[in-house]
Amino acid sequence: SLPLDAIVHLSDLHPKPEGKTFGYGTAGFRTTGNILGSVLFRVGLLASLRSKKFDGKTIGVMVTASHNPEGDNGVKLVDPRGEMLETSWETYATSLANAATTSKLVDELRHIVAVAKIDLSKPSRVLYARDTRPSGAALVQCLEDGLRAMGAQRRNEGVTTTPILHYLVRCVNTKGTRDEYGDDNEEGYYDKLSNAFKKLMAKPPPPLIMDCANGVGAIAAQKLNEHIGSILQLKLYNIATTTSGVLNNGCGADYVKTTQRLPPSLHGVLKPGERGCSLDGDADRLMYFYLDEENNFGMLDGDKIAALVSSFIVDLVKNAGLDKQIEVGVVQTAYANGSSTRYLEKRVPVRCVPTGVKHLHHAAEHFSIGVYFEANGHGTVLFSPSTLDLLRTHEPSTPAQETAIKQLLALSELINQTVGDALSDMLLVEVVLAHRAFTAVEWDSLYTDLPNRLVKVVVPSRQKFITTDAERRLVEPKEVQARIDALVRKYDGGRAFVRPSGTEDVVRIYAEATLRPQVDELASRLSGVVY
Ligand code: NG1
Ligand code: ZN
Repeated sequence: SLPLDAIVHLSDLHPKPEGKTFGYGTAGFRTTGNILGSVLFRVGLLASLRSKKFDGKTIGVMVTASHNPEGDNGVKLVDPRGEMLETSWETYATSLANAATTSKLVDELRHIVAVAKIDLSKPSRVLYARDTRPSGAALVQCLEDGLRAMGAQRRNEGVTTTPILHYLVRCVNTKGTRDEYGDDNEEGYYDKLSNAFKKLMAKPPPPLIMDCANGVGAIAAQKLNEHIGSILQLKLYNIATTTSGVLNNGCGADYVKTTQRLPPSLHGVLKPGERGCSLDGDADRLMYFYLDEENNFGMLDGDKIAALVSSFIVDLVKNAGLDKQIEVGVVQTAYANGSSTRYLEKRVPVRCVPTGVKHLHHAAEHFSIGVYFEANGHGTVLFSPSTLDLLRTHEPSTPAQETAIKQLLALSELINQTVGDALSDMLLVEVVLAHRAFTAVEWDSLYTDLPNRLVKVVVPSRQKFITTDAERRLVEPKEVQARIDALVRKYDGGRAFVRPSGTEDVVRIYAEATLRPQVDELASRLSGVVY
């Protein structure tokens, strides 16, 4: 049965703030850091139950608010294979977080145990970490109280990146099996990435300027640098992880994507002809950029990464003589630039899914090699188990085929198979640029982005906006979709959609058209329509 004495005693130390409603959204719980104590405590309870459900397999908990402002924080659960929490449990998370009192919380726990058929006699193991946010340490203590209440075995990984936490969970749960993923410590992560990178790189490229968003990525990138420095030298900027107020502020992947500008801190640092990149606050998003010889800024987002990487993998599969057996596909969301979709559709099957990493991840699993990237720079490449088997056992008929197979296998080691990972993706981009002998300008010229605009509008009730067709159309309010259609028709190359955000209390409008001034006009007219 449930250890009620411990739960009641500890729950009373973490009362739910009155009048607040929490929701487990596409990125877990996310809000102002200082009101999350009760949520963390309850996530501790839930993670323990989830582990029991899997007969004591390790569940991950990451405390982060990613690219959000420094004052925000959040928490998400990671399933045994290092993937996002299964959707059906998101509902349990939300109902636990919103139980108004300790006694209602106990009722919810009993309900979950019954509905999810949890055997409470099973052990539970939870591995957790946080990013560098100032509210993180106290929130981890609340989480630990939840784990303690349930008698879970705890493993604290301290301050680390989101993708490393996912990596560790997968390693712990596959240890000693034929799917063993790597050593279950940070050193194992850096070794795995750097060994694969060394196999794939022939000669050192010029140093890479990296904006670490003043977040945990700065710590991880420093360690990575020690492993790969002989081949690729990372020049790290925005590494002030203990200075108050600077996290994601005027820097980082989200800044670059939303402003389409170079972070001011890199002015004069990035020289004409050089490439650089930005991580976000928990190092799971990556944006590249460059200055051309005329000092013009160019941005290389998740769509450009998907184009670069998928065409490279398609060529390797051909060179391996395996294009009949291995289907490479790409998964995007509606935010992918229309030019990228057109470019990709000529080369590979492309699927569009709703926003949220889990949707992309699951769709990518349907391909032999599934490439998925959100335009904002979150993404990875998944190799299916049967594809890995094929690559390991296939007898190549030529030395060229043998090389291509070795390179594909090395890529499967280099690329984080659990979740988008800025550091792993950065190494991947560097490998492809080196093999193609591409400069950033050449990479950027694969296709030309259509001018686009993303705006957010605060509306009285975003719940009224209901979408269909991978969020590209509104079912409700009906008249709004009719007016969007009428407006979009007036613009050459026009495309637009409206959807409620899953992480903020706003409605997002995305618009695209052939000409920049027209996009701005279209976007501002659409803002009038949704309100
Ligand atoms: P919402 O707030 O639902 O648009 C945002 C990003 C997503 C994803 C999630 C999770 C955009 C337009 N939306 O979702 O792509 O990254 O946050 O962090 O970038
Ligand atoms: Zn992130």
